[in-house]
This record gives sequence, structure tokens and C-alpha cells, in this order.
Amino acid sequence: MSAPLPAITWIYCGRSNYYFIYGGVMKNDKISQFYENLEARGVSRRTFLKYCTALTVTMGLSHSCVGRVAQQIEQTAVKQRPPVVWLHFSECTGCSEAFLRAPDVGAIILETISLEYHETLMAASGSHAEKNLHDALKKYEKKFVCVVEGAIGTRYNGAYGKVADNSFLSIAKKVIPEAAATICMGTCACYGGVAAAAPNPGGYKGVGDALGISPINLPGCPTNPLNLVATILKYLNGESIELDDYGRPMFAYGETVHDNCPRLKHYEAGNFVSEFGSKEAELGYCLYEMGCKGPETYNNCPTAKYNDGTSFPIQAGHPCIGCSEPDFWDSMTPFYEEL
Ligand code: FSX
Ligand code: SF4
Ligand code: F3S
Repeated sequence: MSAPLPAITWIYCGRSNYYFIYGGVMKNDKISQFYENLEARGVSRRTFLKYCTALTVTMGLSHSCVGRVAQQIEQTAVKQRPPVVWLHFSECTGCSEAFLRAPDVGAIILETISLEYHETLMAASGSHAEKNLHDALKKYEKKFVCVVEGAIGTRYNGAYGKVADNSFLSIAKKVIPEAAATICMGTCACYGGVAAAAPNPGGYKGVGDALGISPINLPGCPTNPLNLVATILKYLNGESIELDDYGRPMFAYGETVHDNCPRLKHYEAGNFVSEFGSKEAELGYCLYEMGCKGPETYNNCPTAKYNDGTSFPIQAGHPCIGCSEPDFWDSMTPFYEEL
């Protein structure tokens, strides 16, 4: 039997604790309960295995590892539940939104972590919310994973962004050094994102630059939830995560969008869209002339896709705007002009 499981504060979404089962073996009542909840939310075992297949590919493993990944998720859900403190700084909360799309299997799996503090989702507010954070830091010192969404204002002593009269900068300086690991979710937390776009009067920066540390960066506006789940699984299993020069895991950001684009054959054949709504657009031709930044953007969108593998910008007919690259609001604009 697993140890007693702490409560998760996702009450805002009408959710409570969930546990997971795989392989038809009831490990304990909690697993059974989780499996029933999974079914109740319309997630069949087939859907779950489909998700595990996508996750396996995202992690850079072969298809023969799907069963192993499924078992890892089970172990994570039942035994290795690390407390997570999830901070929000300057951003649009799109990254949280991206993994809350129901019935997203990834979101359900993430519910199995012990989410101690999440400003968007927790039921507590005001001084109670502050107490939750204070208590979590005390209880899980050096043991929790800190997930950060949003950029940190650094000018004027951080005056451009505050929660409960504490600047984002002071909160980050207080919380992040106490974490066992820090994961930046979204281009804002990684590199500053939209808040850091020129002229950036608040001196907004990503967490790494603002604090002089090297977190794991999972950029994207928003981050693909598959990349977050894959990173957490690798971290919990003690696997080394190879990072590129921008702190991005190579398993997810090692190739460009262009490398794996479904329109690549049209690029190579010289078939381009030159106007939205045109016959060429209807035929799915390459979006390079419409400003596509896929050739200079490192992300796994064409294989991972969003909304449980439904689609991604280029599949939907829009050029890539380079949302996982540092400073993309400045370096990738104008978005609709050719590279
Ligand atoms: Fe930024 Fe994420 Fe874009 Fe929004 O947290 S990466 S603005 S999708 O929400 O930070
Ligand atoms: Fe490359 Fe963009 Fe064309 Fe895809 S649509 S082939 S990413 S230029
Ligand atoms: Fe972003 Fe381009 Fe992917 S815009 S979501 S990196 S296709």
C-alpha cells in the first residue's frame, strides 16, 4: 500500500484526488477509485494507452516502451507524488489552460501530483492563500518541485508585478531556492515572453536570468502539456535530461518545427501559399511565404500536437510564429513576413 496521500487543491475545478491503474491489476482501493474516475470522465483504457503512445514518442523512446511508460505513470501516481508549488507571475495563464482541456489525460495524470499551491486553481484566497504557500515551503523544504508560469519584473525593485504586496521578484527569491527542482512552463517564465517585448519598461526577464539560475525551460506560448508530463516523469525516474543552450530538453526541442512539418514535401517541391483563403491554402501548401518561422523554431509541435493530439498551428492553416524561441515577440516579428 502507498503512504497516506496529501490532498490536492484543485477544488476550483470541481476535482478531488485521482489515482491510476494500468494492466487490469487492482493495486489498492485508491487505484481502483482513480480508474473509475478516469472512466467517469470519459477516458477509456484505449484512450489512456493512446496518450501513453504519444508520451513515449515525445520522450524519444521507441514504441516498444509504451508499456514501460504506462507503468511509470502508475508508479508516479501511486508512490512518488512530489509536492508541487506552482507560481504565476506575468503571463496569460494559457499554459495552465493548455493542460486543463478536458478530457485531457495529461491533466488527469498531473492531478496525481500533490499540488500544494496554485494561484489559479486553489480554492483559498487572500491571507489563506498566502498561508498555504508559507506552510508548503516549511513542510516540503528542498523537497518540492517549483513550476513557474510567467516572467519576473526586475526594474524598480520588481514594482511592476506583485501578489499580496510582494513583488514577483521577492516571491521568486524566497520560493525557488527552497525547491528541489524548478521547471519554467511557457516562454514567459523561460525568457520573458510578451512582458519582456520591447520596450519592456518593467525590465521583465525569464526566471533563469532574473535569479541567475539554470532551470529546466519548457517554452512555447503555451507549452505543450505533453512536454511537462514527460519532463516530470523523467525527473521522478532520475533520468538525466539533456538540455540545449537555452535550457530546453533535447528530447522535445532538439529539432525544428520545419524538420517534422507535414507540409515539408510542399516546401521542397516549391508549392507555397501566398494568400489566406486561396486554393493553395486549401491544398495544404507550405506557409513559408505567409511568414512561417518553422525553419528557425525548435519545438515538437508537429509530432506532439495540442489538445490531446488534435492539431497544431500549421496543421490548422496558420504559420508558426516561433513561440518557443527566446524574444520571439521581437525577433520573429512581423509574424506575417517571410523569414
Ligand atoms: Fe506566456 Fe504561459 Fe504564452 Fe500565456 O504561462 S508563454 S503568455 S500562453 O500563459 O506564460
Ligand atoms: Fe517549413 Fe513552415 Fe513550410 Fe512547414 S509550413 S514546411 S514549417 S516553412
Ligand atoms: Fe508555437 Fe510554432 Fe508550435 S507557433 S505552437 S512553435 S508551430
